[in-house]
This record gives sequence, C-alpha cells and structure tokens, in this order.
Amino acid sequence: MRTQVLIIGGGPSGLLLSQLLAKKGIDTVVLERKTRDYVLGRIRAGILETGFVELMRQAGVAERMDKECFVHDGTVIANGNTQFRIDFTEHTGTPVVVYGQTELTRDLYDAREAAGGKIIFEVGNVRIHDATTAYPYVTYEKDGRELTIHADYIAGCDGFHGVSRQSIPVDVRREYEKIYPFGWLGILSETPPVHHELIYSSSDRGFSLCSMRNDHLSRYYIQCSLSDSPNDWSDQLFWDELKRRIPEDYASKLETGPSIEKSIAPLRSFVTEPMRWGRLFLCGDAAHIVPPTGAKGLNTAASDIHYLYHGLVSEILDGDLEGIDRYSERALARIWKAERFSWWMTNLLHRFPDQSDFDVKMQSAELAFLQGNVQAQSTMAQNYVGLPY
Ligand code: RFL
Ligand code: PHB
Repeated sequence: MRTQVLIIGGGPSGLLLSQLLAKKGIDTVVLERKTRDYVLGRIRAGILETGFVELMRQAGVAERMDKECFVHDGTVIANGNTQFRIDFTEHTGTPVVVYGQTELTRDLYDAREAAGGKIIFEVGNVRIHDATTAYPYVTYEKDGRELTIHADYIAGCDGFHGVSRQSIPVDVRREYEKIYPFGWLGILSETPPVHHELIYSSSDRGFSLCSMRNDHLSRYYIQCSLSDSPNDWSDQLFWDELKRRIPEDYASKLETGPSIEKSIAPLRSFVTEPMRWGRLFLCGDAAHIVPPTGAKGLNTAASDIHYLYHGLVSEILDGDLEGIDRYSERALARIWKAERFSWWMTNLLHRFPDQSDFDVKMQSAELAFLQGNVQAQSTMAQNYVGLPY
C-alpha cells in the first residue's frame, strides 16, 4: 500500500491531521494500536483554546462542538478560603471552551469514517524504516500478517509511549524531563458542577480542581501520592477530601454521587528535540508532555498539528519546503512557553513533600500578588487562553 502521509496513532492529534489533510485532497492512512472504543474510553482533557476550536472548524468537524460546548470567560483561583476570579475575556478578548477530548475524538472518528478515511485499528509491531531517505516506509502486523505502507511523509502522533519518538536515534534526540512527586486522582460523576466555572484550589492538604463536561457531568481532581491506587479511594473518601480542599462556600453546596470513572495520572514535564527526523515528524504527546495544571496537553498537540498541516500542504501542493523545514523550530518555540506556564501553575498550586514553611509562604505571597495585580492576571489569562500560533 502507498499513501502521501502515513499517520501513526489514532488519538486526537492523528485524527485531526488526517481530517485537515483530507480537506485539501491529501491522502492519509492512520495506524492505531487499539480499538476505536478503547480510544474513546479514555477520559482526558476538557479545556480547549480557541485556536483548537478554530482548527476543528477548518477541519469541518465543529458542528456538534459549537452546539454543545460551554464557553468559559474566566476561572476561580482559591487559596484556602480566599478566592478570586481571573477574567480571560476581559484581559485577552478570548474565552476558553469546555468540550471533552472524548467528544471531539468521537467527532473526528465519525468524520473520517463518513469520508471513507483509512484508519487501521489493532495494529501491532509498528516499525519506521528509511525515515531519512526520500522513500520511507512503515511495517506493521495485523491479524498475524506483516504488512508494509510506503509514504512520502510520516507523522508520529502515537503518544508518549509510542514507537515514533523511539525510532529517532538517541544521538540525534535530546530529552528534557521533570517528574513531579505526586499525581492527580480524577473522578467523573453524573452530578451538576459545583460552580459554573473551573476552581483551581491550593490548600494545606494539597491541590484540587473542580471541572466539568456539561451541566450534569462533573470532573474533579485531587492531588494524591504516587503510591496511591484508585482502589485506595472510595467515593466517600474522595468527596470528603475534596470538600476539605475547596473554599467552604463551595464545599457546603457540592453535590456528590457515585463516580463513573476514577483514575490516577502521574505529573510530568517532558520535551524531546528536534521534532523532525528526515521525513518523520513528531506531534502531540509523542514529543512533549505537560502536567495537566494549565490544561495545555491537548492544546499543544493542536498547535503542532497546525504547523505540520500548513507545512505539508505547502510542500505537497506547491513544492514549498519552508513550512516543513521550520516545523520543529516553530512547534518547539510555542511548546516551551506552554511548558513554562504548566510548570509555573503546578509549582504555584501544589504541596510538595519537601516544602518548607518558607516555600509555602512564597506560594501564598505569589497567589496574593496574582489576586491584586491586573498585569499578573493578564499574563496568566494570555497563557491560559493560549499564545498565538
Ligand atoms: P494520545 O491521545 O496519547 O494518542 C496517541 C494514540 O496513539 C496510539 N498508539 C499507537 N498506534 C499505533 N502504533 C503504536 N506503536 C502506537 N502507540 C500508541 C494510542 O493508542 C493512542 O490512541 O496522544 P495525542 O493524540 O498526541 O493527544 C494528546 C492528548 O491525548 C494529551 O495531551 C492530553 O489528553 C493530556 N492529558 C490532559 N490534557 C489536558 O489538557 N487536560 C487534562 O485533563 C488531561 N488529562 C491527559 C490527561 C493525559 C493522560 N495520559 C496520557 C495518561 C489524563 C491522562 C491520564
Ligand atoms: C478537565 O476538565 O479534565 C481539566 C480541566 C482543566 C485542567 C485539567 C483538566 O487544567
């Protein structure tokens, strides 16, 4: 088989790229290790920058999102019982949008399938060959057979544990990593959100976040120990702990109920450089990870897709190499800023095991400064709604 752009990974990055390229008449094949149901079972991001929303519109897959999403003009930040609001729209002219990763991935799958897009599920042993030549190809296993696809370009959209990044020789790539000494325990519950906007909360007992998917589906997180397992946390324990970490006026009106999903995510900052090796381009989690505190994971994946999509279209349709030649440099310039913001928010709001009383005072002083300073709020808002592409 042969295609113009072979995409490894059928998560949001891979599907969005495939859908955008299809709109320009460029042929793609997507190889996905899991089933569609498995990919759609992963509960992940919930906040989209307007840049992402715009890309979904360009891809022709924004109809349901535009109807069902919730526009958020600001967020609440709390420190113990003190709370304040940062107004994104006032500071930047731009809100963010609440629309779950599960939903947008479903929309992308539906659109690809309706257009007859080629997505091959349950592939194994994917291997990239000859990426630095003009004739790269990929081998994989499906139903016990080994198959080959030749391509002009390969997009590595296969997440942090995928094969694409690992295919780049170790003497070519440089990796930067920070592992945080805690995780996030998250639950999804069919209860109304405690507040109509998100609440990021710092407390003596650790960080917590009140988020949502819609009017009757809430997503809550609490900072937890890396040695915890979701089974250690009954629903009752979770709700009791969350109530202790948010301001009392929210705790008293929090509606609790059975969790329909409960999982722990470790927190990590990670970047690999460069994001291109010959005709292989890394996108999204395959190239970088942020701690979820700034809601940037999926949004940085989208900006990669924006740069790669425009680069590939210019090369394939007009023979202009500039976009793909500068892909890695452009994508990384934006990613490092999102890494900084996510690292800053994580450091500001979490309790660290080795933190001194002085360190805690520094966090409180920074939160107080943010509360009282319009420029600091504007800086936060600009980063949260997303820096320009
Ligand atoms: P994904 O979503 O990981 O998709 C990669 C796809 O590639 C497939 N794959 C392979 N396919 C073929 N061959 C192989 N060898 C393959 N290896 C892997 C996988 O099955 C998968 O379908 O990466 P992508 O598309 O770059 O999208 C990135 C986002 O998913 C990610 O940045 C965010 O979800 C990060 N993230 C969060 N971001 C937020 O902004 N807010 C959140 O609340 C949030 N929560 C999370 C998260 C990531 C988590 N992970 C990675 C464990 C919670 C969790 C638990
Ligand atoms: C979510 O709703 O899952 C969510 C929202 C904001 C974050 C992280 C996760 O910073």
